[in-house]
Amino acid sequence: MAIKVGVIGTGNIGTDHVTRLASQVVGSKVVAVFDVDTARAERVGAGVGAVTRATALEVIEDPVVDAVVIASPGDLHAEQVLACIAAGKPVLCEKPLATTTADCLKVVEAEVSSGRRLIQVGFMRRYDPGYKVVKDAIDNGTIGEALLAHMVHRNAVVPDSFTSSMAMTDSVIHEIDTTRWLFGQEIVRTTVVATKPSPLAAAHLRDPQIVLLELAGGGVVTVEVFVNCQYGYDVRCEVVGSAGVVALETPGANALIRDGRRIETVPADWRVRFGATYLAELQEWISGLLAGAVAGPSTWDGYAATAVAESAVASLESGAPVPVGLVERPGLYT
Ligand code: NAD
Ligand code: ISE
Repeated sequence: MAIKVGVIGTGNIGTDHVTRLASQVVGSKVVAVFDVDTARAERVGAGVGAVTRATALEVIEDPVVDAVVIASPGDLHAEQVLACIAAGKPVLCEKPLATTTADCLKVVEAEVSSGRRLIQVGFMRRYDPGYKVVKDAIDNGTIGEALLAHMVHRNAVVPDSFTSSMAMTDSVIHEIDTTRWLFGQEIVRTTVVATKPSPLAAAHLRDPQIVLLELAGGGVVTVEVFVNCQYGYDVRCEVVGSAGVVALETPGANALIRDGRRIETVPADWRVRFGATYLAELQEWISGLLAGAVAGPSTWDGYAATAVAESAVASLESGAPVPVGLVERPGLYT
């Protein structure tokens, strides 16, 4: 038995998901794809024996499709996820769930009305072995009581179209989800501080930036986001507890040790750093569907992360701390 998957968006990550679902994930088959770039969709689809559909809705409503992966640009996610809920199909939706809290709430409402979980949001770090060690150290009390954390999110370069607010909505949104997941608490306030800009970043971009995330329980998390660091992809996380510290540093792909020196390689980008993590995420999603369950980061997690990112964008604009206001959490997500 295989889950027959339809994929919407065959760009960078959509293509990677298609390849993994077709050749590495056990129990899945890619049967249909769609992208507004028809040539690209046809190329990617043909590579795995999937048909190319003329619209996203045709993929979603295709009776052969059991489940859908959404890897289109973020501002299209809400509409496409809502169509999946209407069709009763489970979805793995890439982050963000939607680009505004208003749109996220429409999805929350629709899923709650459907009476069951259908959506998993692509916060893949929860499937990363390194992050899992950090989570276990907190949950098992190995570092005592978790008090605060320091996180780093560095990309080598970004295209000119990348904006200062995208650093929050596109990049830091991963640290926002990681923080909520690690601490098991909501983030109640954000503050964004600009620092001296890199001369190598685009003139319109505030880069790097420091973000302060305040937790409901009083803890604080700092995030350095620097999307033009030049040297590679560097994601770190250090949680400070009352009895110790647990740290996740960039895993070096290889280390060369000689002549009194240790030289490590740094991953080039997120595809390299998190390659195995995306595979684990997809495998758990498919295995869950085969067992009749949808788990993983929920619609609520997607909504809460977007709400925090929105508050960070407001803080970036005003320079002041901005509270995060969340609606009451529906029972479906407790
Ligand atoms: P991309 O630009 O490479 O790909 C997006 C694709 O969507 C393009 O091929 C584009 O033609 C297509 N598209 C545009 N309009 C469409 C429509 N109406 N219907 C269907 N497809 C449409 O972008 P990407 O880097 O692959 O990012 C896609 C999504 O994945 C974003 O939401 C992004 O935030 C997310 N992402 C997540 C991670 C992660 O680490 N989890 C990494 C990269 C991207
Ligand atoms: C990208 O969309 C991702 O999600 C990557 O994981 C992140 O590192 C990058 O900053 C984003 O632009």
